[in-house]
Amino acid sequence: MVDDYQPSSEQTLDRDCMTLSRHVLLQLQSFGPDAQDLSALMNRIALAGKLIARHLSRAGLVADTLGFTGRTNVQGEDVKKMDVFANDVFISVFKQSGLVCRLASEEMEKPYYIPENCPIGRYTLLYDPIDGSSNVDINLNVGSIFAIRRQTGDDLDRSAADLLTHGRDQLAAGYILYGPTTVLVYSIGHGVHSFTLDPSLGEFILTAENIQLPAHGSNYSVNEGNFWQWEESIRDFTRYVHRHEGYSSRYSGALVGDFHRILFQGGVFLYPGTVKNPHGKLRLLYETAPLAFLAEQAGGQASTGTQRLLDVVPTELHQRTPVVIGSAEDVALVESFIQERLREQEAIAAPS
Ligand code: AHM
Ligand code: MG
Repeated sequence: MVDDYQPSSEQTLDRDCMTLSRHVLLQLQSFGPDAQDLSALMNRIALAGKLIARHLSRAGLVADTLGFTGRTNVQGEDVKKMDVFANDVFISVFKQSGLVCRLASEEMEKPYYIPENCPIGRYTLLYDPIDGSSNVDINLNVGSIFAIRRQTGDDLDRSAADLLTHGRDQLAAGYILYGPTTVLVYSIGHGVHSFTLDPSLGEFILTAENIQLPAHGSNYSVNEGNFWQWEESIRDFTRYVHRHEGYSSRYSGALVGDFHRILFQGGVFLYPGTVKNPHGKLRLLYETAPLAFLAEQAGGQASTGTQRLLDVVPTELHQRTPVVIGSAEDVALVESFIQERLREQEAIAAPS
């Protein structure tokens, strides 16, 4: 009889191999159509991540992996070959999914439509295919950022106007970090979870569940080369951390890497407005809103400095926002310097 069969210790896995698609279904506690869709969508994102990770791991060894294409994108930034490769990977992976009607990316002026998917695929994928692309040529970490939104309306004129809503409308968000290991972090509104790619299995396996962003951390992450380009309030904050013990500056040039550190260890990442770019550099729909969704889901905060980031309603697809994101106490500290300067300005402007 095998009724009371017990696996021997040699056969038992040393951890529960929880895959991403199973995790999505378990969190939603459903096998209904919406849960199946989200599970399949996350699976496709994972596939894109594996393909990009494989390409990055051979960068320099195979042709056309490093360097610039010679083109600029819609924001006037120089496009790298890796940006184009990763952008196309997401498109081809989602063409086959049947679920996604449009993809909007930092690298494309207008969304890419997959008409054959549109009758059934009422989802849009928003993504930054390679975040931190200046790191590609020097073999440092980069990432991909994504968000999934449900399409509302038919978008027959292809204006994608329904995407111009606040970040609370995101159904799911996350990122893939291509570092010493490839890590996928995501949320579907039920906490934040991290998966690590096991190359021998070709699967992302759950490695951290319900991540809680510490209320305070020692890391502050900002490009201090812009010091004289900032508002005085941001200079006030950096002077504060310089003069108080217990802060460490950490800035890698890739938002995903810097955010990942803060997610696990606490602290704050800032990309404030500068004289040249009053709204900062980072894009709301592809970068700051997805990470804001994760930060809040993990118990942290994300702000423009004066407003909750998830409340910002864009007026255009490629809109930028200033961002202050991370531990609740550290975000509040930055905001307090901003408020203090605003009060001063109001007092000066008020008639005496
Ligand atoms: P990218 O998506 O074009 O690479 O730009 C976003 C990146 C972020 O990853 C990073 O935090 C920031 O730009 C770095 O910009 P800077 O060099 O101005 O500090
Ligand atoms: Mg990019």
